[in-house]
Amino acid sequence: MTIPSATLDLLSQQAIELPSWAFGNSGTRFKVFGQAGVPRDPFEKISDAAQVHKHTGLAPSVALHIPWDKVPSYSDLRRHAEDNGVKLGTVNSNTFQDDDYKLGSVTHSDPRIRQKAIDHHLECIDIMNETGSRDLKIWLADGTNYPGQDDMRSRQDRLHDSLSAIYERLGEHQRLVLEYKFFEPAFYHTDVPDWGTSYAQVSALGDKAVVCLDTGHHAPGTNIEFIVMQLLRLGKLGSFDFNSRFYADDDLIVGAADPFQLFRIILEVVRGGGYANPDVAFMLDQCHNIEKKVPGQIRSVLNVQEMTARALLVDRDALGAAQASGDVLAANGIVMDAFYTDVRGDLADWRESRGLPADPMSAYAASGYQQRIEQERVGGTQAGWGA
Ligand code: PSV
Ligand code: MN
Ligand code: MN
Repeated sequence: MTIPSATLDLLSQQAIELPSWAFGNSGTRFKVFGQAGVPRDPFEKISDAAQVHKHTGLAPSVALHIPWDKVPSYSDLRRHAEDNGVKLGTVNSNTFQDDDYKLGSVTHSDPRIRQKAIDHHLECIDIMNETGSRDLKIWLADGTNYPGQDDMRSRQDRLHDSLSAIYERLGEHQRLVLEYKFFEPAFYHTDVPDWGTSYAQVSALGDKAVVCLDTGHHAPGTNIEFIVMQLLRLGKLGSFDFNSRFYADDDLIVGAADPFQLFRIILEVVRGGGYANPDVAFMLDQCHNIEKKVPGQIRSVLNVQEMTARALLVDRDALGAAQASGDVLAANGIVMDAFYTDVRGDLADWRESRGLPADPMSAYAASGYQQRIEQERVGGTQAGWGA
């Protein structure tokens, strides 16, 4: 076994939250592809997510998106999750699918619209109280398309005021997690475009406000692991939305486009004390438009586990010594040795030793679950995207 037992102990602490919206029909602005067997309601989304955890042991919680996952009784949904061996996690707000928000939501110049957006977040906090969720995740579509369209400075001030009203309502153990994204759907300016803006806004709120880093939300070539390092150093990295991108907000399977980038990111998480640390939540934010959804999520969490194992293999003492002596090639070699280590066989053996399938992808395929949902479920719902 290449992986030391201390590393396996660390790996057993890994928890990756799944997005409920990964299981519904999704697509692009060109086409939403319907798939057989997709969930018809939030309960079925949770059942599907539970399959990922059952086969991998890696995904013990599911994030909700309101209003996509609105149900008459959240305690029923919570019970359903627990009966299926998972928990309800982060609650994501949605201020991007309402005509009122065409020119902005919490940054809008009209106090009525701002209040509507604030009230939506307060409703999300009420839901969190019922689901037992800790995190309210806010991604805003707010921004402008044309220079002069609105006053960027006033929008920052209104953003602060609105977030303050939301923050005030948080319970003692709840958090406001502010996600940034450099463009889209606004193209000239975005009100929370980068980690610096998110950091400035959450710092002004207080200790219970932190930043969410979505790996797909940066300009090409951005050194994302540097941002990870800096946010951890500042104590403000609250969570990750993992996914892969080739061009834009692609939301493809994490580790698919650039496994080395994922490795480098996790390396900085480990270095900064953010691994197996409840204050830094690992989540997926993905859609499976052309591939099947449950196995798409299984592949995703396995990719994260694999790169985590490799990152944990870096010989930190040797690396520190090489860095201190200015041995550039030795230092780089230590990192690359870990990255090039094939851990898949070890992980399969280790999974089996813990009562999990050695190969979760084929175990899921053989389980009959996919065939069953494809037969039983008629008229599945859309994830909410790409309509
Ligand atoms: C929109 O860019 C987005 O993909 C954000 O990443 C959010 O986290 C996600 O939608 C769900 O609201
Ligand atoms: Mn995201
Ligand atoms: Mn996104």
